[in-house]
Amino acid sequence: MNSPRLEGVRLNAPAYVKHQRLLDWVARMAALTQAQDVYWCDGSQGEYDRLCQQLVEAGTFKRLNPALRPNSYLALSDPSDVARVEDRTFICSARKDDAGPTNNWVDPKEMRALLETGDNALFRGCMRGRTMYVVPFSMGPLGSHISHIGVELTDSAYVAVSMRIMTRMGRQVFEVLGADGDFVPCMHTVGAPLAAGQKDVAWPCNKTKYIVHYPETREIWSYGSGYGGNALLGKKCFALRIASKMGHEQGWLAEHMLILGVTSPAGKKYHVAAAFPSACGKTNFSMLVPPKVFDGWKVTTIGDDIAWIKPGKDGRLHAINPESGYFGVAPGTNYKTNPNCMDSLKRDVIFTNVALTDDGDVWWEGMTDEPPAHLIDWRGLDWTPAIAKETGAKAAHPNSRFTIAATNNPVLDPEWDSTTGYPIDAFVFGGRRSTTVPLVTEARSWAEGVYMAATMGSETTAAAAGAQGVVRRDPFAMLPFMGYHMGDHFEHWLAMGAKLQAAGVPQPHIFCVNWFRKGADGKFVWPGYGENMRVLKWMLERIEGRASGVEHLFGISPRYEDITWDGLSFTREQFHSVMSIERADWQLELELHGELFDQLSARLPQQLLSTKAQIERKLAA
Ligand code: SAT
Ligand code: MN
Repeated sequence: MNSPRLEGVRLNAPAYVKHQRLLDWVARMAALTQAQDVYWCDGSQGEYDRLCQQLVEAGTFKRLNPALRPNSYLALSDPSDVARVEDRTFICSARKDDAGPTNNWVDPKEMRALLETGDNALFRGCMRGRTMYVVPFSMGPLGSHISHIGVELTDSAYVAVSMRIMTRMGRQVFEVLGADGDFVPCMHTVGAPLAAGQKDVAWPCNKTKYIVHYPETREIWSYGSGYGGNALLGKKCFALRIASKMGHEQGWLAEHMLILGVTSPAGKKYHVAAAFPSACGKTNFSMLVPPKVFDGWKVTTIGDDIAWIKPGKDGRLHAINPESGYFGVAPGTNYKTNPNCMDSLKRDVIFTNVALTDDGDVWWEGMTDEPPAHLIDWRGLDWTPAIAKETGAKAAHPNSRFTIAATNNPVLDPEWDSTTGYPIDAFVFGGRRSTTVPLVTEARSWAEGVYMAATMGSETTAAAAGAQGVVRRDPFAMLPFMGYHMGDHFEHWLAMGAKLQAAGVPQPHIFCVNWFRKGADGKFVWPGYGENMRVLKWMLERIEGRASGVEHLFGISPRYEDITWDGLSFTREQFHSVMSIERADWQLELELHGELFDQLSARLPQQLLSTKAQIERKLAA
């Protein structure tokens, strides 16, 4: 052990850590936060089990009934700490213009004073009475040229064990780092120091929250929350916000996309990357079970949330999943909507904010048709169907989650761990829209596809704190995850497409979808889930040049007869109601596109304005 002493704290660094810059940083942060102790995670199973046991003893975890849910735990968060906090998320680029109008910006000097350098800086003494865990992780397969390394310092053991599932975490990372490798420093605290003798609570956190990114120096500082993307800093903070900035500089893309493999009965395999906002079914789509009549078709999961997309040796765009686990939404998941997910949840799961059954298992809304007669809800209170009827109380929080290793997934793609990634055949962009946007449309050109992605709207969900069900523009499903100017991102996509074209490499086809159109009765018209295979098949046939469709305002969509309907009763009328393009809706829609473009006007590519003008001309005709 090399153990420089710092004001009474031992650094405790294992001898295999040879990286002086990293050692110095950990020492500085231990001194700043006044952590009681420093612990270096090695990523072993023994360590995971030990930390989980410690969390059980602290009251953060409840061990679930091992006969029903082996090696699984339930955590109930503080009721105020249940989702990402977008209004507390900051992109502190040196210049405000570089963060762009869709991000919160604070001058980095001011932010640093607030967090680390000022007399009353929030991180000063923030870990008093707590252990600081050093969590080394690789986003992407260890040693792959596509991967990047991060080190998270956190005072939450819940974060440490979650990071072991969500990333390639542990000792091997130091071998890749060597003495001088690059890493993204990720500082995290729940912001709840303990005075001597003070009793801890089950879910420490702070009312004050800051989720801060310095894109130029590639640093993350997160204060006050222990939940999801606020705290597992490899995910949205690194793999999207910091990585999108890196990709812009280095010629690649970090996107909020699932990646799936789909193999036809003839044995041809395609790779599809699909962007949807949080809690819009990315996990379900990535584990889709084709309907019975699609015998011989197979869908396999490569990733369920994030894609890093880089040009490969062949010049095509190759994608990898930088994560190694899923942090998915529990409510609505059941054996009909996502059987592969249910099978993934049989063991080795960390559940957060779902309900506890009387026999020590878990339940959430939509898991079964009939709720159990009695539960302990996510706030730790008694819950019965009668109480729910009277008060509207949900047993599980709408943003309750499961954390599982990708290797739990029975349809995990055999090559999900590939270090070179997969050539992408199609990009799909989808929002949650009860009106206006048709079930599926193919862009006729790269620019038209980028326009679709850029102008995407979606109704907000429980994945972020704030109002729900409100339509907002969510370009590329990246509104909350963009680490630089959104207009620059549009330009970046146009440039990536132009580069493919110039090299004579086929561009991936681009589609936009909407699974969420509602009828006059307020119910979803399209059955979704496995039936989305019917739409996916049409897309693949378009790629092969085998399927027809009709041209309209902004692309090409299938006619009723272009879709395979065997095994599903879905009438022409129903099809019309999920496909129709209403002139009045689109006049309003284009006004909303216009508002977004006005907001981004300083850096909006001209090509998107001309695409908009084309659509407007057609609409007026
Ligand atoms: O950002 S989280 O990981 O908490 C979930 C999401 O919004 O997709
Ligand atoms: Mn997500």
